[in-house]
Amino acid sequence: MSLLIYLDGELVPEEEAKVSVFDHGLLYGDGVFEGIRAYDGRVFRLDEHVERLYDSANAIMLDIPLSCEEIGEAVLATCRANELTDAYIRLVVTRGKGDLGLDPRKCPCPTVFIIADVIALYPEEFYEKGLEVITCTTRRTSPDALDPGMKSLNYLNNILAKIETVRAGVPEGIMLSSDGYVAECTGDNIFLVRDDHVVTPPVYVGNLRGITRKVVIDLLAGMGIETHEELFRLLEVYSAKEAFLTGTAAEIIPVVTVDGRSIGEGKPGPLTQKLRKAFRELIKREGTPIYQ
Ligand code: PXG
Repeated sequence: MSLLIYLDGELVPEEEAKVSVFDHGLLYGDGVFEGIRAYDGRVFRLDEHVERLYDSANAIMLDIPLSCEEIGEAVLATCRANELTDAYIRLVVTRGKGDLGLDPRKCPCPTVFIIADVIALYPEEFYEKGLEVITCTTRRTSPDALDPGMKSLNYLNNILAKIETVRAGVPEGIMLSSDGYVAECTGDNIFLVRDDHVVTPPVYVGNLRGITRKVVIDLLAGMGIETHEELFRLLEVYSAKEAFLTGTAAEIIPVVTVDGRSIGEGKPGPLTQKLRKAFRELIKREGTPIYQ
């Protein structure tokens, strides 16, 4: 069935939802985006996603032609138009149509579009058995060059790493910073469990300030477990008690091997399982209603 896409203030059938070949989002990856989930008729952490979108846009000096409230309402309206209760939502703002030069001043009108579709869930097996992951040779873009904290349309760094995981036959890969610290995965943040606390790389090493990452830090705090944001290298990953990844699509997913080394007992660990349960309960309670 054809989806209805929000495009610059209108809901149009997907066949008609077209952007110009002169759009700088396409020509240069000049734009920002968010990936958002809806569960059971409610959009999870909508305000946080909208805020991050505005932060990314502000960092690239892109003026979103809508207020935060209007963008939030457009997300909900797109879900309603497609009669969705559980959805994967892609919210995109590009620099808009310009000429063939880089100059963003030639793009007077940003393009805003929202796709809300049924979510392609990760196989249940990934959660039950845990993931085998590799370390990618492609290093995460240095924050000195292009800060991965901005969720920009420039995802080639992640895609090159993703190609490595595809070639290795695994679903995710760890990306290191240029000086060898663990940064994140191609589309997920990473956490390690140690004896009495949890660690995750600080955002300044070069990763996305993940919304699921924050949810997990808060859930852990509620369980009385501290999360330390600290730099670590691969050796620390190999010797972790448990490891797991977080992201809007993946939620919380256990990692059981890294580069062929078993993590902990080589099966999903107890804290990861406990967090998954807490997360599933949280999404039942929270979220901005789509229908009211
Ligand atoms: N790092 C990167 C590079 C990401 O792209 C995350 C971490 C996790 O952030 P959130 O805010 O989602 O907890 C992301 C987000 C997909 C998909 O289809 C990937 C993301 C989001 C939505 C869908 O693979 N990655």
